[in-house]
Amino acid sequence: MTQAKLETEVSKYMSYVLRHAPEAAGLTLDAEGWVSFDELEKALMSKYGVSRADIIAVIENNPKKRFTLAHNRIRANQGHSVDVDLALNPSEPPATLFHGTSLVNWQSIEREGLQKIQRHHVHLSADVETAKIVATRRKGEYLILRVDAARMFSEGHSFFVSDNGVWLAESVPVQYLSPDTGTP
Ligand code: HQG
Repeated sequence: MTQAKLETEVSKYMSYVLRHAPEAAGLTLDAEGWVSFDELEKALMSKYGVSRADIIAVIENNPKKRFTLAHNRIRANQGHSVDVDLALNPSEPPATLFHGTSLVNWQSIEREGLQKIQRHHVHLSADVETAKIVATRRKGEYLILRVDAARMFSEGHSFFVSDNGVWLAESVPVQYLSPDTGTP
């Protein structure tokens, strides 16, 4: 396996473990999602034979900066389904945010707004390109939604931003959504 392929595989497994299934690697997350880096290293070493330096390369080369390593602890920056509280501070969002999804979801989104489904928050991007990347990873035709974050915020909804720049909200009621037509 090439080094790049190995890095991707390790990164995917780290996302799985740190967001959804720490017990799969014999780990326990603390209340804010952190785990000892030494323990994660042990688990990755036995599964993939990777060294500490390899794991640090995975973290540093991750295109979306999905992990934070600090004080010998590591956590995923967003995307959890397990019960953690990332203790993010509410922030004022940019005027417009974007969400990429499958076109087939639109009927249901139009009825009930964007819901967090199995994650802790709805994930939104500050730029349309990122939303497009999320959308095109899904099957079939995609849809980019524009979120009127300025109005949503002024009407009392909270926003949070993860350490890697993903905007998060509890939900997005449909009155703040419109399909993105490419024109501002
Ligand atoms: C959809 C990746 C029907 C929603 C990305 C999405 C992201 C509805 C799916 C991160 C709905 C949930 C998260 C409704 C929402 N009816 N469908 N009412 N409300 N949906 O994976 O945002 O690579 O939980 O549109 O970059 O796609 O993992 O969320 O299609 O930041 O770091 O239900 O995953 O990041 O899917 O992706 P997900 P997402 P990572």
